Amino acid sequence: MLSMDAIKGAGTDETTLIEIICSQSNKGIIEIKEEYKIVFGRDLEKDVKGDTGGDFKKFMVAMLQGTREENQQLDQEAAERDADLLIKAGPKKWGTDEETFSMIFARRSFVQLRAIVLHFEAKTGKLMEKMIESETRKELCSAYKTVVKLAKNPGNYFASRIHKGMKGAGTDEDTVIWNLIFTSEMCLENVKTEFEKLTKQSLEKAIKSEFRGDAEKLLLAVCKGNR
Ligand SMILES: [Ca+2]
Repeated sequence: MLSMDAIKGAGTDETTLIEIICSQSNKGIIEIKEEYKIVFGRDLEKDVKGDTGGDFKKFMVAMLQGTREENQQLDQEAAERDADLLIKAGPKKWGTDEETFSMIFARRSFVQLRAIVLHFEAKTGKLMEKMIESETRKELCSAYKTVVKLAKNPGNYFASRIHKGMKGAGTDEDTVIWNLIFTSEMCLENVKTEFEKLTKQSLEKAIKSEFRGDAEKLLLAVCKGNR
């Protein structure tokens, strides 16, 4: 399975680990855990627990439970209450209440999170990402920011990941394939538009210039949405 190439270095590459785990649906999390067991004969949750620590470990373990709310209905009142909880747990608190942050970022649906972020930013006049940067550090900061970016604009999130994989000398095939395949299930058209905005060329054209053979064929098919 494609995801395994990307997750292989997970123990040593925490950025990859964060990106993969934090951008999954519950179904995606279950699939990754199953594949990990088949490919490595090991338990992903155990490995993550062994490789991480502190509040970051708690958050990753919470993410790996795959218990994000899946109701796609938006509840504005609940979103406003959660925004208030985040304000109390972060900007209004001496120090930071990471438990509240982790609970909201691991459990709320992406639809709900988007509204929470908007309420938070309207109430405080600050970007959620900036607040996260001032309240948390290192891996935990990256993990929270990944969830927030994805909630705010999934198309832009995946387009930037794909672009990053193509940039520079050579191509990070795993990153591109991983992000495009996962994208195709949720917001392909949106990703194509955002990719073009970002790079001034179409995703199809970029794929044709970066890939050859089977990978090129596969990615072009995904790109057309024939799945
Ligand atoms: Ca604080």
